Amino acid sequence: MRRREFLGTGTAAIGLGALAPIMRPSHPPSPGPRPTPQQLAWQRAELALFVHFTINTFTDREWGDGTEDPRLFAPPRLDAGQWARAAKAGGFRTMVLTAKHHDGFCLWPSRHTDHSVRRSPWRDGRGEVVREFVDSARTEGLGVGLYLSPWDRHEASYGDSPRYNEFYCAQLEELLTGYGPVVEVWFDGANGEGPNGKQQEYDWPRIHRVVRTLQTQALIFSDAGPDIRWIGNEHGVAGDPNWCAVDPARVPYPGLSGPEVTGTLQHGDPEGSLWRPGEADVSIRPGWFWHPAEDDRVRTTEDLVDLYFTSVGRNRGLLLNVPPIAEGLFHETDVRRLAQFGERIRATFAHDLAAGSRARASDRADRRHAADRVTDGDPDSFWSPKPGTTTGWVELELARPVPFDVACLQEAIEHGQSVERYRLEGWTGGGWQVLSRGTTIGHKKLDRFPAVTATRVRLTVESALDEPRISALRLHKSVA
Ligand code: FUL
Repeated sequence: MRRREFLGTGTAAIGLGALAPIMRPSHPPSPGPRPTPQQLAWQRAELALFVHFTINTFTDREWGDGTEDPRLFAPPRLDAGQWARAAKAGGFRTMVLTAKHHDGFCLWPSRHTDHSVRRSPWRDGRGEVVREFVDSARTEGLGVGLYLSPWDRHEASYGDSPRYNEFYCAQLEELLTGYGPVVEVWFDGANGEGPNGKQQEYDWPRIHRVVRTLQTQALIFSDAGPDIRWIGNEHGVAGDPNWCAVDPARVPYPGLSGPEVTGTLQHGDPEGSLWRPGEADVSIRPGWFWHPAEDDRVRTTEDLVDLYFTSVGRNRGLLLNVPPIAEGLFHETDVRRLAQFGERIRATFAHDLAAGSRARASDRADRRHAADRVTDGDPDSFWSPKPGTTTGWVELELARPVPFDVACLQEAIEHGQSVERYRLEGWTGGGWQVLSRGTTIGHKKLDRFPAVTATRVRLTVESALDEPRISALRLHKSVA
């Protein structure tokens, strides 16, 4: 075993030595970081929908400056149910709303500012977008996420650090106590100048404490985590390799930039001490907010499918933004694209062409970690070689050789992430043909290659941090 030293699992490892027997299970847990149950559930959910909506929707801007008249906010047909149904049709599991963007306008009637829906004509000033959003998401069985921009260009106390931190935490508290359980709290790294020219210093430890205290199950997203990290770009493309672990010293606070920061966000760190999986945020249109001029620049279904492969297929969550139009609805083009995307992903992954295969492996830790665990459809079971073995292979003899062009590989990440290099081969017409080579796998790695019909498929782990734990090797045929 390299890099991480396995200290042993028995009581001897904590110094009780000869007095107590060493209860060494046949498969020791990984000594590296592992996800919390909430992180694991979030990683398995894979797809979240971002909803950028505020006064900018009515001013055709990306960043409002905070001087906008609240009366501009007047969506005549706002229907958050339509957003949630479109998200569900696309296969999304969570929706994240910009409760407040950089302009400071609040989509709920905050008691701490008058710059909110309360001063708008929408629903006669009695509406709450946040309320309608969370209710609609829950009706469709979707998780709720909220974005509260730390940068606030309207609030006078911005830049007067202690006062603004007070104000910001009070707003956060309103959101986290008023609208039921929240899955993800999204903190943007933008940090502009205050009205007095002073830079705001955020009290991140205090801000995180508010979330931890009020929403014990919520995950905190920011460049610097602590639970989910930013991917380092807004194109939806994750790094390769991509480790879930990071060294927190490399991205100590949100908003820090530089090539080393971007590299860490993109790739993580095999030696990192903290589990901090990445999220790829990207918009379905060029802008985050709706601009009528971009109505014919909505990403194609093909493009959305590619995004899925470069994010979810590289061990990342995908957070796809769909901005409502001034009517208060998703544009019909965006709705159609989401539905087509959902259909394409469902159709491609509906059938595992490796199901029913006979499996064998180079080695196994014990019967519970035998080769057939990669085809049993159980995300918690996995094939693993003997403890301390960092290479090995698992091979499937296909029950019915049919063409396939996608491989889905998964590690049992609840025990940590291990694989750092692998190759996938197919036995075609009397020889092994390399189908793909890769680095990390993590929760999910999707490889695409020209369609091939093979009678056997073999995954060889060429290098790993500790013993690989492969929970799935599935084969699919893309549906166009
Ligand atoms: C950025 C913001 O400045 C954009 O407006 C958008 O909200 C994006 C998701 O994050 O930092």
